Amino acid sequence: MENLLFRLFELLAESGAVATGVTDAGPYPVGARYEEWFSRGMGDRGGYLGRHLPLKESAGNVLPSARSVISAAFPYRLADWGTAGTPAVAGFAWGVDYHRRIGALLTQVARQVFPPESYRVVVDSAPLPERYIAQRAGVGFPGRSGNLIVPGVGPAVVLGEIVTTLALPVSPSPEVDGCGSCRACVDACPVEALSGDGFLDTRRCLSAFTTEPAQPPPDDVARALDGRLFGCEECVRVCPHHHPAPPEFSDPLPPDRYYALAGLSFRATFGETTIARLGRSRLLAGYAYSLIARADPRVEKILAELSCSVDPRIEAAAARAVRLRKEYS
Ligand code: B12
Ligand code: SF4
Ligand code: SF4
Repeated sequence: MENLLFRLFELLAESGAVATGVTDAGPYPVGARYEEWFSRGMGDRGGYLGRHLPLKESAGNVLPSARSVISAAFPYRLADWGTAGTPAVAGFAWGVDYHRRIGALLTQVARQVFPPESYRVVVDSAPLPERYIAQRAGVGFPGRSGNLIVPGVGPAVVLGEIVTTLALPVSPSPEVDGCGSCRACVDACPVEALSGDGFLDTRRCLSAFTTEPAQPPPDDVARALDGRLFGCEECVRVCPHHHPAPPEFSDPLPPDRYYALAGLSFRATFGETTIARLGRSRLLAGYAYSLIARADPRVEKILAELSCSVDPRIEAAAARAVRLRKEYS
């Protein structure tokens, strides 16, 4: 078994993982934390996270007879936003959609180590509490921002798992208080979405409104988007544990193309990226909001064009953005 584990960790490291670990298949005591999050109104109990909660308490709900879960963290580079909020897409969404890219890497590894039918690869593609599993497998510790932090690497990692029916020896999972008295992420968040005790308020978070918008943002949050088209990474960037990863992909929408977005072909521009999941309608509606606070002379013309869109969501967002822009100017 030790040889298998050694081979597994070696292959994962070769595929780009910066931290790996093994934990059991549960039960995972995540219910109480979720319930607190929902009861504070910060997460939507009626949404998919509320519906999935009972399933998250055991990896056996993802793969029957699961005995172990291998957790792996893969680093990404942050966007070069600067303090003025240069328009851009957050780094985790650069390149081929990470769900598919990391999923393919983990599948390649699993195929070489485990018998067929004895594993399932998950990258935010099934109801697993991925951060909790990583923490339990000793991959990292939970930060005040909510992000899982890998010691020596930081919070700029995406997580993936191989769930298996094989019983593997679990990795040590030391209790780490890596934040101490630091509150840099809480202070840096542009919309005060972080409570300071590890919870995030999805009714305010800019990432929530750009990556999985269930409803349009409130006025002050829309203004704070300030060029953020997909994702937000302020709470990641300011973390003292963050060490920049080497560049691997480039921004699919560098600033010179950002303002041309309405005229670009959605498929040709975002093809296989994570952003493609959002669809043109929600992306362009968010684009309108992201322009509210931009001081660029091109904005008026773009918003006027978007206001004429045949898509009611884009049209409504653009009309609201024009109004909010006037109110704030
Ligand atoms: C919903 C979701 C979001 C929502 C809500 C995030 C949130 N903080 O709750 C939104 C859209 C806002 C979001 C944003 C981001 N996300 Co997101 N998201 C998810 C998703 C699908 C579920 C998370 C969830 O269930 N949240 C509810 C809260 C209550 O649970 P949790 O965040 O998992 O936290 C658990 C543990 O940390 C634990 N915990 C924390 N502290 C402590 C302390 C103790 C004592 C204990 C026992 C437990 C504990 O409790 C929680 C329950 O288990 C996961 C994928 C997945 N299936 O897990 C990705 C995931 C968490 N997201 C990820 C990423 C990369 C991001 C962004 C950086 C993307 C971006 N640049 O815009 C931001 C970061 C914002 C932030 N500060 O969290 C990565 C995490 C990377 C990391 N290093 O942590 C994940 C794992 C996807 C992946 N496969 O890589 N996300
Ligand atoms: S992703 Fe942005 S808006 Fe959301 S908590 Fe982090 S800093 Fe705040
Ligand atoms: S910025 Fe500071 S408080 Fe926030 S997660 Fe990093 S170390 Fe913890």
